[in-house]
Amino acid sequence: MRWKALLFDVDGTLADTERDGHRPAFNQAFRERGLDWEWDVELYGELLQVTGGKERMHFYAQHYQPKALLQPDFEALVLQLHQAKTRFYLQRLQQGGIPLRPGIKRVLLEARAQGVLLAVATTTTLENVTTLLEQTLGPSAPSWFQVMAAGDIVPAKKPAPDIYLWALDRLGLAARDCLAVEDSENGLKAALGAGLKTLVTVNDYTRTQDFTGALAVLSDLGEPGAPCQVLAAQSRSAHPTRLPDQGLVDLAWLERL
Ligand code: XBP
Ligand code: MG
Repeated sequence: MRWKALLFDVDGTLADTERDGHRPAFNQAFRERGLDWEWDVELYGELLQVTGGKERMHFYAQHYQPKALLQPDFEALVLQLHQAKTRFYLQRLQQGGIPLRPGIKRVLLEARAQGVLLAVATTTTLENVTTLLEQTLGPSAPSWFQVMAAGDIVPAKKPAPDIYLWALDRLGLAARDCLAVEDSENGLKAALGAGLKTLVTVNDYTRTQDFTGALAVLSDLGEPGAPCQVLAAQSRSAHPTRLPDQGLVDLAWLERL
């Protein structure tokens, strides 16, 4: 299958942003506001079942800070905390502390060279995406992507398919011609719900999740000297467990999926 476009999730897929990026930025925002809320690495793993930073804070308050919900201006508090969290997160990105995951740059460059369109479909705030791309790939990198589907442009976040449907509409392409790359069960559900074939690359927060329906589940896309591993592959695939040559995912391997 020759893909006309690759649609990338951001958090956990383009870069490992959650544990050492979004999580400490939330904690900085809580501290700045004088709240004694602290999201440690383990708790954050539980909170990640809810996508979207504002939605995640609502979920946390419901389960861990029920009194906070009673204050009349709770909605405004969440919005202010989210603005502060975004400011802290952008600072972290600008300090250059969050690299792209293995193989991402290589595959993006190859797709561009071959005329395969690129899109982003993410729950996170648009500015977080453009800053990550600028920091890791250079100032023109956001323009490599024909479509940037991000944040609140659709009201229903992943696992709802809406963000992928929005991106496909903007691309003007049918789902069958495109491949999604995701890292989480929520993201996979969103992509499958939009009718997209999906490749999953896992990280420490997602590797034990249920990836039923994915074309394949890989450790990452692989770099020279650091080959990727195939963790699972759909049995009806033509080459169900065949590793990419030298453990490097490239367009030719993606087309065989
Ligand atoms: C990403 C998210 C986001 C980020 C925070 O999910 O869930 O909420 O953690 O971003 P996915 P914001 O990778 O499935 O898109 O705080 O900007 O919402
Ligand atoms: Mg993700």
